[in-house]
Amino acid sequence: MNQFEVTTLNEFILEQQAQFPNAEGDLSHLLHHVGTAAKIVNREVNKAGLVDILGNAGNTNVQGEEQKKLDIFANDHFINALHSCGEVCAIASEENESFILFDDDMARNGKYVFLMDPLDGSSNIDVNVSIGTIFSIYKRKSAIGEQATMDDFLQPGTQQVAAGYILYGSSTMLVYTTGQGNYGFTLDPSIGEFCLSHRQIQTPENGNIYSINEGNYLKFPAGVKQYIKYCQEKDASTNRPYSSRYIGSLVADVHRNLLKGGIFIYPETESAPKGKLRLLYECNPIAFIIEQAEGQATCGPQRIMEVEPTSLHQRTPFYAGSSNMVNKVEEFLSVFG
Ligand code: AHM
Ligand code: MG
Repeated sequence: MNQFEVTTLNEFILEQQAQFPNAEGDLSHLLHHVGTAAKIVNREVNKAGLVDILGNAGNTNVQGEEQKKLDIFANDHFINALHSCGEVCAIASEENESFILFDDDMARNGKYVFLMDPLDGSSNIDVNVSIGTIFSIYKRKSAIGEQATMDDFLQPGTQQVAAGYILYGSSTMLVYTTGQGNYGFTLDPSIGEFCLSHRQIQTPENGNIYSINEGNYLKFPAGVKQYIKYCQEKDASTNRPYSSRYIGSLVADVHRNLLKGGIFIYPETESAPKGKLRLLYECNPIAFIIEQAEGQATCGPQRIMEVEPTSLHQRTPFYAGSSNMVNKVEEFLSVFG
């Protein structure tokens, strides 16, 4: 590739599709629409301060959290883009209590269900800090042509056919996987295209960043408290003490750790005994990306992608990142609980 050659997301998707002669192109078409919705959301995120789109919309979502205007904007635009692409028969979103059924003829024939957190890290919107979109795609279990059912969504993460995130940061990036490694695309605003910038992202086996909301320290399980102490101790052979970095946007914290090496932890706490993050549209897609990068993602005792989901908005503890760091925290959890 010469220095002037640029591969756009859409070109890349088509190149990948060409490697599978029997592929029908429907997943490619769907990913293309994800890219388009991401560009629209990015445009609004970037001009948020200018057009009075910041602030609360005055509603609460199904989790009882205040919705921000941009959350609603992102939700609506992803839903519209995915509906119009015709490959998705139903969508589940953090912002909607039940899944959204697309019931026209075209969508009923869609092979996929799509799960998303349209704008994650929403407490960071008003203060100009990185936020993200997370998505997960499954083949439906119900028959094509029938109405989608809850069972289409309640599949373990191992069944994901694609997953990814968009990070609206100092630049905007889309990272996705279809199980053949992770690819990252950076949005070039001058041409309005996501351009391939990161091929086969691998995360270091060892890292020296730990990311956890230490304000909750007193409520953490004993094993997590002990692991934090371990991270802070001095030991030249393991490059400790580690650095503490916590943005409070899952996508931004995970993306940094993915590239640099580190661990992200959101454990169960006394006040949130099942953890805070959602299994289906936050943890599973992030876990797919992390595993494709040779990292690990667990809920403590179990690989997160093997957890059998029981409800759409299910929460889970989450430990994800560099393999050796996840192994280490698990050692502490097994000894101290
Ligand atoms: P949200 O979906 O309401 O934005 O919440 C999810 C976010 C994650 O992005 C982040 O990792 C976590 O909540 C931060 O929570 P806390 O403020 O409790 O540390
Ligand atoms: Mg979220």
